Amino acid sequence: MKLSVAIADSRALPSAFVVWRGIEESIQKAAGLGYDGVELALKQAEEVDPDRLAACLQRAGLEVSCISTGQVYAALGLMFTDPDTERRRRVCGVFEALIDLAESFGRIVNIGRVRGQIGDAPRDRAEGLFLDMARRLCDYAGPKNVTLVLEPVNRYEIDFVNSVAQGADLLHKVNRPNLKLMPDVFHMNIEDRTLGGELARHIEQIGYIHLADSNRRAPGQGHTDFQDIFNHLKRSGYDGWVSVEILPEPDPDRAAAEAAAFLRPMIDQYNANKPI
Ligand code: LER
Ligand code: MN
Repeated sequence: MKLSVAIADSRALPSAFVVWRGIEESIQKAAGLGYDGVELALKQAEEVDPDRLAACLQRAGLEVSCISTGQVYAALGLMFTDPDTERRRRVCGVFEALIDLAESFGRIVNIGRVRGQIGDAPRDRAEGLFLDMARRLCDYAGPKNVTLVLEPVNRYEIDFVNSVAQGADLLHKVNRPNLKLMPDVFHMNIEDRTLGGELARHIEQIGYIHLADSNRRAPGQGHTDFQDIFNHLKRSGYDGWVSVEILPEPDPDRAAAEAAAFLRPMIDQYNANKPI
């Protein structure tokens, strides 16, 4: 298991859901705190210079864990279920460029709120548009060895795919081997019956995990039982990334440090095959 932290470019919207902004400085800071990687929250591939990014990662000894796409929805207003053909073409183009970038950086691209809202549209129509876009992008990403990960998000942020079980059902409908789930334990705390139990139940479909405590602060600052989560993941054989996506409170440096101080020893034990 490897530990990552969510970061964005310094020009990202204030609402971008990351711990640090400024890609190169964030990579250095993450390395200093013992993270193994960074999750890049991008709205389009042009935000990064691949050569500079590769050099910076190499200096720091870090990897990109995933490219996340919340800003494609929040900043560009694009979504898979948009009834407008031209806007769907745009989101498809933005995603293809992010998949191209992920071929060299992380090989995982997330689908969060950009999957879209259902709103007042007939549910079948929205789901059909999602299935069409997801299959098209999976087929584009497959030959590049890139996996897409669908993130169930709580009902107060989106009205389509809230629980991990709903995500698992939709994955079956998409029916592509390179579409997996990205559970976020903050959203699961609102939507799912259990945390560890549901993760274990859907382990075959899980490709990536977001960690935050019950109050969306650093793990250890709320009442989520991370020991139980790690025990379930360990018994299920999970060996992928866990990424810290938390509120930058009380400030970004403290939040990232608190998360690393809490999680690093647990993950080291997890990887050493000792009981947690
Ligand atoms: C994105 O990973 C996420 O968890 C969303 O809640 C951001 O708004
Ligand atoms: Mn998340």
